[in-house]
Amino acid sequence: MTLIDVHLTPDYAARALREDVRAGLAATPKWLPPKWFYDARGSELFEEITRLPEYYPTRAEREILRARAGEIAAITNAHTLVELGSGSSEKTRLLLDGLRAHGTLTSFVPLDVSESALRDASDAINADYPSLDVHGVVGDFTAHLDKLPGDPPRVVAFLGGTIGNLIPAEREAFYRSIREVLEPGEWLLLGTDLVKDPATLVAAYDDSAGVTAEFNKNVLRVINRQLGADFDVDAFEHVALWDADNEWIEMHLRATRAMRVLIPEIHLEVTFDEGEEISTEISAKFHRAGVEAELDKAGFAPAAWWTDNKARFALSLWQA
Ligand code: AVJ
Repeated sequence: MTLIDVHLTPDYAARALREDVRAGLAATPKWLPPKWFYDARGSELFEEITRLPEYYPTRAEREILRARAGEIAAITNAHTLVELGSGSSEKTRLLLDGLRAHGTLTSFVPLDVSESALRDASDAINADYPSLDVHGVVGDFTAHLDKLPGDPPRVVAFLGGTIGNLIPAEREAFYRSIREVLEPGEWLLLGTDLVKDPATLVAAYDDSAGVTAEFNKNVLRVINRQLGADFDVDAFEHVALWDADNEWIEMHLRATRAMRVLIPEIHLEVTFDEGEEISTEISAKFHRAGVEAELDKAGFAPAAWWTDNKARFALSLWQA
């Protein structure tokens, strides 16, 4: 059975985009939040990124899930799997298979801001797991964690290393809000990319085929289409750098010439100097001790820490 709860008004995304673009492009330095990469084309480009030789996180996390899904089931006895952000369905299935084989799983609760993506994902899972209750929630995981359905104990999975897109203060608030919606004894399953040599990290965000560059520039295409802007997308170049102090990758878009951009839908005119950059994403990388300190502060107890065989990526399990 499939059911979808909608906690977002139809114009939520449109309003949020306007607000973000106005705030970010009127600021100095300019910034745009990474969530606007993911229209249909951006989501396809991200899928392509996950198959690039340089982009190891997806393969590393999949390796861990394949090896550990059974242990996750045995430790948690989960009745419900909640997945924040529609992950690649392949990784979800590894988890569902492990939990189902253990025999406790009754429902799957995917949460995503995109209602269409959520319906597609829910229908696909429902077709292959007919005995599972699929209860989708349309919502923003930074704002709508309040009413997560599902029979306890629940495992909330936040995979892919997407936690790295949040700055430390946002991470703290996010972990606390998850801790608050869980009952004591319930679980958080977290995917975190790990600090490693900068060359490997930068290559993962600046691939030789240029797919990440296209993904980065896609945010300008989204703004052109949604807000009627006239960004000359080809006049921007992709920049990926390692910030060693903050231990995060930063993606920027750099204007290759001075220009003026009109964004009619929000009555905004933005000027760029030659070489001026828009910050579009941070992707923080972690050490075990840092993750443990942040989760401890939010009120979680450590239950397991697993890495892939090259220790590039970690999957960790926490109990509320
Ligand atoms: C989907 C947020 C985990 O930060 O690695 C991939 C997005 N950005 N290449 C990441 C991304 C550039 C990705 N996350």
